[in-house]
Amino acid sequence: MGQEESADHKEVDLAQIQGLCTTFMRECPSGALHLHEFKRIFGVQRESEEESAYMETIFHSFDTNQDNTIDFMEYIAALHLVLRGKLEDRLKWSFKVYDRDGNGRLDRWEVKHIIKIIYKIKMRNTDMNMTPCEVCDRIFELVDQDNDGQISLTEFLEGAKKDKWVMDLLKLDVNASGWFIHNWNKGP
Ligand SMILES: [Ca+2]
Ligand SMILES: [Ca+2]
Ligand SMILES: [Ca+2]
Repeated sequence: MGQEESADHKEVDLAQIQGLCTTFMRECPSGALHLHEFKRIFGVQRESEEESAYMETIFHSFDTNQDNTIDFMEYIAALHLVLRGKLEDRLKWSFKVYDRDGNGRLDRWEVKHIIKIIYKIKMRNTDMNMTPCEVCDRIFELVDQDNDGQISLTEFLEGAKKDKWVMDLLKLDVNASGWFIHNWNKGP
């Protein structure tokens, strides 16, 4: 049964989620988190321009009703997605993060933008021998099946599932949960 397999994993995650909920209520008694608070909680110490842009993109992807604040329900939904979400749901979320203009398709500019940020923030200690442009080209080569220069959600999901390298870049969780928990626990 699927339930039994993940029992241990679930308990840990639930405890963590409870902790993160307590933090939210402590840090944010008004019940709505603004962008500057979100940034303060997650990244003040080493905020670069790229990191700031990334936080903004993440913030807006969690703000589902687009009122420029993250309320408690949106926060819980975000935690569940990032920490416990199914792969397919996480990929759909990544797609939203990539799709800056929200038109449901990714162009090269959008992909390159996120790749550059990922490079600067999360992979600076990793030995990468490709430039963001080359990474972007390779992604389009592998994922843009109909070669129209745009990546649709279907192409995105299928491309990620069939190539591990693409998956690691597209699913945007190069240790996202670790990062989430680390930053919250550190506190402002
Ligand atoms: Ca909102
Ligand atoms: Ca787009
Ligand atoms: Ca396409």
